[in-house]
Amino acid sequence: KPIGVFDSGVGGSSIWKEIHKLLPFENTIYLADSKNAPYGNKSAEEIIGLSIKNTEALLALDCKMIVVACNTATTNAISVLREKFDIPFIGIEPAIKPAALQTVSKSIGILATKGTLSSALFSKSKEFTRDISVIEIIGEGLVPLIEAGKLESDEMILLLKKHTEAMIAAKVDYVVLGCSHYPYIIPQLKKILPENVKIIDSGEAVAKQTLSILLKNNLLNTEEKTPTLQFYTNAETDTLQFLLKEYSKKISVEKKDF
Ligand code: DGN
Repeated sequence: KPIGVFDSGVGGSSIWKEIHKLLPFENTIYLADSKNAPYGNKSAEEIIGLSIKNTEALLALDCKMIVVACNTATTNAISVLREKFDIPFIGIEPAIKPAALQTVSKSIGILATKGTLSSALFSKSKEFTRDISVIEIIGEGLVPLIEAGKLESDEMILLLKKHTEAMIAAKVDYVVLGCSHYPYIIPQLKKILPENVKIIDSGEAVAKQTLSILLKNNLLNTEEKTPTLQFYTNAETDTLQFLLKEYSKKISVEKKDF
């Protein structure tokens, strides 16, 4: 049975890459709900409704567990999903704790959607940051540009300069990427941020957590065979194909209504 992965669009494919790297023999199905992206400015009720819809679509495809590869959906909906469905769920949350533990300047930045920054789960994760200043920035406008594949556009660079201004002024030495779309713009961010600033995201941690939950539930695929790697989007396939170009020979990307 496959591992299901969903995101409010193409960004969670950055998380899928980490999962596939760690678990190369697992079958996977990725759902990109690009039609409803971005989730970032939607209400918690809407985000919960869409997350249930995505989960039902993955269950109909016989998934054994689900990775919610979206910080906005995790922080707003994962407890409801765990209550409602009887399979393991893995979520993704901004890596605030490692940044808080490692910062020397005692100042860290976080770039995420409004939905993530205003969630109760995110407020709770700030308990690690009591003596640290946290510059919270809503990455307004970034997800639509990434969905459109405009990673290196002038528009992207201008937006990133605007979003990082307050962080640079506050002398942050860590920037936490709290949205699964943002790993795709790390090269652009590196050009704008001072050289000492480290950028962290949660992809690898999610992959490790996926392995540990598979083991715990006796769900790990132990057969070393070529896996089936399916990607479905309910919008155009171009951006997903572009972001996954290094895997083009191994994967299938198709349009599907869900
Ligand atoms: N990729 C989603 C996340 O990690 O929060 C956000 C995308 C969105 O819908 N704004």
